[in-house]
Amino acid sequence: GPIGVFDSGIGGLTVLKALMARLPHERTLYLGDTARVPYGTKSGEVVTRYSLKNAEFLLERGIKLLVVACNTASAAALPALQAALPVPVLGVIEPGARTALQRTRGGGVGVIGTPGTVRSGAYQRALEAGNPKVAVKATACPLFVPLAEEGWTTGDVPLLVAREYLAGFARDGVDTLVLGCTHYPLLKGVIAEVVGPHVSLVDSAEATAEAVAELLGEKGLLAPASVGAPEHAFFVTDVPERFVEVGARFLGRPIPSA
Ligand code: DGN
Repeated sequence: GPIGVFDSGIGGLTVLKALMARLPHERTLYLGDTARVPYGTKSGEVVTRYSLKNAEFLLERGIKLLVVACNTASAAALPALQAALPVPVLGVIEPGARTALQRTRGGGVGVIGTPGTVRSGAYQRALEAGNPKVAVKATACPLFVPLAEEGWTTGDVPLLVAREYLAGFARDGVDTLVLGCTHYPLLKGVIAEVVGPHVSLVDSAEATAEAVAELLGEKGLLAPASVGAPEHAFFVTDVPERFVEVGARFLGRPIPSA
């Protein structure tokens, strides 16, 4: 079966992009819950309810593994999804936290994400579970989401916003910063400019793709190398036009149709 990926909307395409690069023989099914986006400002209970619906949709289509690409949904709903599904379920938080702990040189780890992700404390818990002594500073950066979707990723406007949000990290001596939201890899350039060259940026999407490859390998679930390119199917819960148009930028290639 294919790998199932869901997100609150478009953002999870950054995770799909990393998955396609790391596992080029795998078929994928992507569901963007564009009717209910954003998840980042909603309660954990509501995000969990939506997440279970999304998982059910993908499960009915025969997925062998579920990747929760959305940080907010991973933070709120991972235990509920793992309890409800008969296939392995992976979120983006554990892999991102693990990579951050490998990178930090003891100066502390910063986390940026949606208000829901930060409020849940999921990254903080995952980091402290791996190293009880780690100093964690988490900040919500909600305006990064519309900036990334509007394609406003360079120039003065995103730079000013990034300075407002990220000034504290420089003061607190953080040496590693987790991009804990699907949209933030698009703003990597601006974020790097503000935090400076001494702060290492952790892309949760890449860390997750690596974790998926490991898990599929361990379980003997890797797809055999195929002759042709594997199929990638896209589904959305609202009309597809905006998803197809904006999504191409997030995925780094055209989206056939959704
Ligand atoms: N996909 C969400 C996340 O990674 O937290 C961001 C978009 C949203 O729902 N606000």
